[in-house]
Amino acid sequence: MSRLVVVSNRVADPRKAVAAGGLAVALGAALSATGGLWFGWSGTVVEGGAPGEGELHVQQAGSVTLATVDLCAEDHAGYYLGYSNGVLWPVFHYRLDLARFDAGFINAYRRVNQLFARKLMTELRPDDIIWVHDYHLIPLAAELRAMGCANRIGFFLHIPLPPQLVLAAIPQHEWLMRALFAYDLVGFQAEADLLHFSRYVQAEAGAVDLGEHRFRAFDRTLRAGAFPIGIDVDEFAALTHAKEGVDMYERMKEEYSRRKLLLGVERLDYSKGLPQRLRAFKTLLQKYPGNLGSATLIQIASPSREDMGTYTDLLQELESLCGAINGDFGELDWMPVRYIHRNVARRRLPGLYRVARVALVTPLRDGMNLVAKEFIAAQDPADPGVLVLSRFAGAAEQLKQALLVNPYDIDGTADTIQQALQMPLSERQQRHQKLLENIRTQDVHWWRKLFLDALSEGGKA
Ligand code: GDG
Repeated sequence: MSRLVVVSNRVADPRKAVAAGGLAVALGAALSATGGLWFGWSGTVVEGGAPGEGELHVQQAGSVTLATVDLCAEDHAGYYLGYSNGVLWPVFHYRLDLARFDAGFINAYRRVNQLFARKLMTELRPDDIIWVHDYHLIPLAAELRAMGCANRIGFFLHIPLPPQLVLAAIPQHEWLMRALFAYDLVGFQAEADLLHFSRYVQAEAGAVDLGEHRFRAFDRTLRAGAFPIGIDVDEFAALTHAKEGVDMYERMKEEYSRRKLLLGVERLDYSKGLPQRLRAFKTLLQKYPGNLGSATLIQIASPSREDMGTYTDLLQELESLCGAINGDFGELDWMPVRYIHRNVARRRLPGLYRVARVALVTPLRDGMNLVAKEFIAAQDPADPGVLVLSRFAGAAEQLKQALLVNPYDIDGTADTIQQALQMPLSERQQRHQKLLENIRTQDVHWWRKLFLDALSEGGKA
């Protein structure tokens, strides 16, 4: 049986995966099953180190080998903060206005991918199957191929792929998309992303569509597909019923017994639509005054990429919006918004989800959005909360029984939140049952198997 090699920017010890989250659990489980290798950045930035160089650390974590490489400060700035999060993240989320097309970034991005390829080559065996994750590592397979790697290599993009003319704004778009053809299988979250890929490669790269999502260009054939990522529903249900989950639920239930609780949970990021959500909540209070003194929004925005300027601007905007809503509508015994700019322990999240009447998952663009699925998994089927979901989250292709909104339409979103708050029990139960069925059938183990089966059986070009 082939060994699985997972490559991602960050690497997590599978034995501590519960703290790290569902994806780490799933990848850790896949690796542990056959024994495997997890390769990526160590998280260490070496001040004054030489560009393109970094020490490799190899350690054993149960049956999984963790191989990680340090980065020098210059490479970290150009590859991670610069090209990955200053160019690819905003453009792939359709935010050309926030992209910083600095000519120096691409060199560092290419250099780090070459460094990773060089270090990974020393660890590879001929029959390893390599699964590369996300936008930080698009050219990794091309670099590996240039060094003689003939293994099967698959790539999964966790974020959306934008339409052709948005993608084409990246000065190196042709190079990036050509690099994808070094993979045998390229996976996207949603059918919309797959469609964008198919249109792009045919229009810009002259690719030939061979049918069944196989494309030929640059003398190589790749297979593309939509593989919507899921969560580990059983793991999340277990967390919900574990002591900390139950304690959290009971404490919050008592605290909010007289209120209607709305909940938002995300990393603080401009793709998540937080200012628009707060405006919709304000409109809800203005338009439907029955909610005054009652509807309370808990918004958790956990710190993320704080060393980038665009995030500081967003932080200030959110603080000012929350302050204005509380100042305009708050009473001595009721504050409409509780805004928490801190990381909440993962074990406490399920209790919080379970007590909420409504979850607001309203990104402006999102690859999938796992919070939507976690909320469904944590509900009490006898008295479930309602999911208000952006139609621009990848999850909207699957979660059709959620209340779908256009987050740019502030008034429309406020109306839908009101509908969610008023929804009768029988309708809530029916919707939740269908949603739960969906996330159970298409969970993270299903996703992993779907991708790896496609890579090992049909993925070879
Ligand atoms: C990328 C794509 C895609 C959030 N706040 C806290 C916390 N979280 C956890 C949630 C959830 C995870 O972080 C966020 O996952 P999302 O899927 O919502 O979003 P991204 O981080 O942007 O992830 C996305 C995903 O990759 C997987 O492919 O779905 O579209 O952008 O698990 O629970 N966890 C803890 N404290 C917090 O305060 N412990």
